Amino acid sequence: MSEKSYNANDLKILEGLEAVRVRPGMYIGSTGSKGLHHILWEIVDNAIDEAANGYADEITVTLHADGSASVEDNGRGMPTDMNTKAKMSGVELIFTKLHAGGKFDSENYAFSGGLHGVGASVTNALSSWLKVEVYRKTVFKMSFKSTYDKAKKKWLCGIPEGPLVNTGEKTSKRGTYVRFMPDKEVFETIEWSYDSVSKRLKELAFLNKGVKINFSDERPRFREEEVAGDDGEVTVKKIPLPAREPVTYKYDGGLVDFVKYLDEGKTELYAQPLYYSAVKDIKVKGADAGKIKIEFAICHTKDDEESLYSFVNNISTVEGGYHETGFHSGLLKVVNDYAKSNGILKAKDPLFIADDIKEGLTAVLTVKMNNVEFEGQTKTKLGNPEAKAPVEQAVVEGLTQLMNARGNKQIFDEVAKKAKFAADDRIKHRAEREVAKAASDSDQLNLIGKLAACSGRNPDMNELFIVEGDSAGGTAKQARMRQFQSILPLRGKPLNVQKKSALQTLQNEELKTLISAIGAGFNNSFDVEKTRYKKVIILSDADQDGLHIRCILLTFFFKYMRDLVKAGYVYIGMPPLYKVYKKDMVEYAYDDKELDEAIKKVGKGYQIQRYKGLGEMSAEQLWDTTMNPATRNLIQVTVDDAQAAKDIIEMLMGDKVEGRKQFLAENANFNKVDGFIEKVNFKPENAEAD
Ligand code: 0R9
Repeated sequence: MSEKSYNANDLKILEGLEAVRVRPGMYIGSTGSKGLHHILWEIVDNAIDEAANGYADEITVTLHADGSASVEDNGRGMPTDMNTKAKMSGVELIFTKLHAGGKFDSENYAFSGGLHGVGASVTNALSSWLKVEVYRKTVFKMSFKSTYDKAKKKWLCGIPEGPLVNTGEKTSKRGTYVRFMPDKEVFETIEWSYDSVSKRLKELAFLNKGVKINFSDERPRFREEEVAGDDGEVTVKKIPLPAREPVTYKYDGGLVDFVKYLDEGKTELYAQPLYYSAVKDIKVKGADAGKIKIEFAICHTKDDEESLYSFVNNISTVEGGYHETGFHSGLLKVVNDYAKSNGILKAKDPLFIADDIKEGLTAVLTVKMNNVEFEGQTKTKLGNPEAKAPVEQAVVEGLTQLMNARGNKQIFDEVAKKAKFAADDRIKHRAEREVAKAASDSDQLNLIGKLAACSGRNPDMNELFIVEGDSAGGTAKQARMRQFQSILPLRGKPLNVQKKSALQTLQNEELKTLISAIGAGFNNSFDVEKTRYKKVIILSDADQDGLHIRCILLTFFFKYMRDLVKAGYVYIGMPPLYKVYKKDMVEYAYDDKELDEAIKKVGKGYQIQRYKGLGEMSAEQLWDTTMNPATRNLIQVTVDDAQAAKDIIEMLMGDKVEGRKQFLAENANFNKVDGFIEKVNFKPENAEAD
């Protein structure tokens, strides 16, 4: 159905769930893969709420062979009796009434999870069918269906197929079971991602200590293989793969286990992470504004980077926010106080700054509060300023208490000494860094002969193509629109900066040129506002070397220009893999599926050229397929999940050859970026065809 047949006024009068069908994006963010998973999280969140409030301790999530998903909890079971106000059972209420803006049940639950808190009715509205069973001595059942009424020209969605029925069947179970089929009319894809679901369930198990979460994927699995027939025709054969084993996540240590998990492979400064939890009052303009539950676990490692994972109502706040600010200032206060009173900081020494205490810190911070505002590019930043003070207070109080506990003095000694080391290093290197910054600012000379700069001066319009190899660089220079497209050819592989210091990085010619070209500084001095390009496009060959170069550059951006990635200015260009042609007909294919389609389009007598590299294309072909904003495909890179991105990059770049080999073998088609992008959580949904 067309969205445009409704305007804002019509929307107001749309009854209940129909509004969800008309504007799904308003309720679940998007109708891509992320939105699809959102409707599963709505149900999972309800089960988690029941567990977090102490009524359930086991949740089972199943992805069924027919494409539906189910969630079961062993809680009290949704209320089956009549809600006198709503004149319907609790079950019907929960699945047919919208609870926009907040959870319906603040009476029952102190804090509840979930992103938009729109509830299970949204899942129902966007499913072709949904069934619910409640186990309370006997089995209660109810089911819903969505259909399009051609006569009335509107969706009838989430309609009960009958009232809630007590089947009379006896059961020793207790709890709620919900199974639903996402509607393929609504979603661009209804394919669940095993990796996304398992990762989130594991995270929820860490965040909800002691809750057992079972996960099964019953969908049949296949591997695709190309087989050439006697006639030379290539067909794709589906070869069955063994089913995935069910998994169970349960962490009795909660956040402490989470920190230990994050620190796997690192050297911790002390054996057991520090843990604290507290409930504090929230004040807005001096007046009471409810409670906030704060929990954190921290451990220091010998690493030099910080890994802080923060959550608000179980939602990961990748972009940080006021709770993180409060956390850092609390920690800074405690470490400064300790260092001063124990002689680690002398009277003449300046106090530590936040960066000094972040080095090597692994921490998980979760807060639960009401009236949450999410801000930022990906709505993953806590925008409630009132969260800062109570978090800071809890951190100071908790760490001071832990510091005075027997046997913990040693820990704070190590932490303060590490901060001192970082501070000394910072002060020593400040001069060097300033020199380096000045060099990178003024080093425009560096660019002459390397960068083919565009003539325009508008960063909003300008694009920088980082092209693999001099020869492809030359072609790109011929192909480009010089008004807004700059070309920077890379000679050979750039330096892998994963294990290199900022200074070593600056000594690398290739990267120095890149830093100068972008013109916004580097590392701590990087200022995204100064970027000369709001599209920095990595253009490498669709082969192993190209993937490697792409990874190296992403690591560089991730480590030293993270704000550029966060702002959504980094892209991956997509050269085609094949050209299918016949006389004056040409079709380009970007993956094997498209190849089949292209062959069909061109028809009998077609010829195929497989592009091994960008260098094999003419300027015109490169423009048409890869550079022309009207026809090209770009993938926008976002740092959605720093851990996943770093894992892949570490695995690809690190010392362990085995993992790398396996990844490369599994992703042999190097243009199949979805696999790569999804694994590192650079969301494929952001792929834009602009
Ligand atoms: C399988 C996913 N689980 C759920 O969706 C789920 C919701 C739910 C629930 C209650 C118990 N378990 C649940 N599982 C519940 C029960 C009672 C009071 N509040 C909550 C009770 O027995 O008194 N509900 C969440 C909301 C509601 N029930 C309702 F009250 F709005 F209906």
